[in-house]
Amino acid sequence: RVEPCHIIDLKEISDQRGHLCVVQSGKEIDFDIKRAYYMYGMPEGAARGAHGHRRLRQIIIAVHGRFEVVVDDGFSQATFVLDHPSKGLYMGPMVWRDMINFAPGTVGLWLVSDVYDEGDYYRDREEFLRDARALA
Ligand code: T46
Repeated sequence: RVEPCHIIDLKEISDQRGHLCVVQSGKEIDFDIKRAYYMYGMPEGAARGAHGHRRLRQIIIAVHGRFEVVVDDGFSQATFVLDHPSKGLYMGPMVWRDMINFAPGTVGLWLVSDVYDEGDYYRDREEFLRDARALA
C-alpha cells in the first residue's frame, strides 16, 4: 500500500454515440484543478517523472494507450497500470513517481492542483526519501 495513491474509476456515460467521462473538483477529486497538461509522442523505452512533489495533487489519465506509474512514498513501492480512459490515478503529495512502458500512440492527461512551480519538485531521490521518512 502506497499512500496517498489510488485508482479512481470514473463514471462512464455511454450511449450509441460513444463514452463520456467527467472529473469534477469536489466530487471525483478533492482539489481544485488549476492546471492541465498532456503528453504524447513518447518513444519506445522513454521514461518520464523521476521526481516527487511537496504539495501538488493530481489525477493522471491515459486518455489513449497505456503506461505504468511506479510510485514510492518512502516506505513502499507500487505500480499502477493506466490502460483505459475511465481509469484515473490519484496522487497526493510526497510521492516519488516514474512513468514507464508507454505504448505507441499513448496520450496522457494530467489534471493538477496548482500552477507550475519548480520549487515544488524534488528532483533528488535521496533528498525526497529523507524528507518523506522524516515527515511520516
Ligand atoms: C509530474 C509528472 C507526472 C513546464 O514548463 N510547465 C509544466 O506545467 C510542466 C508539467 C512542465 N514544464 C517544463 C519543465 C521541464 O523543463 O517542461 C519540462 C518537462 O517537464 P518534466 O521533466 O517535469 O516532465 P515529466 O514528464 O518528467 O513530469 C511531469 C510533471 O512535471 C510532473 O508534475 O508529476 O509529469
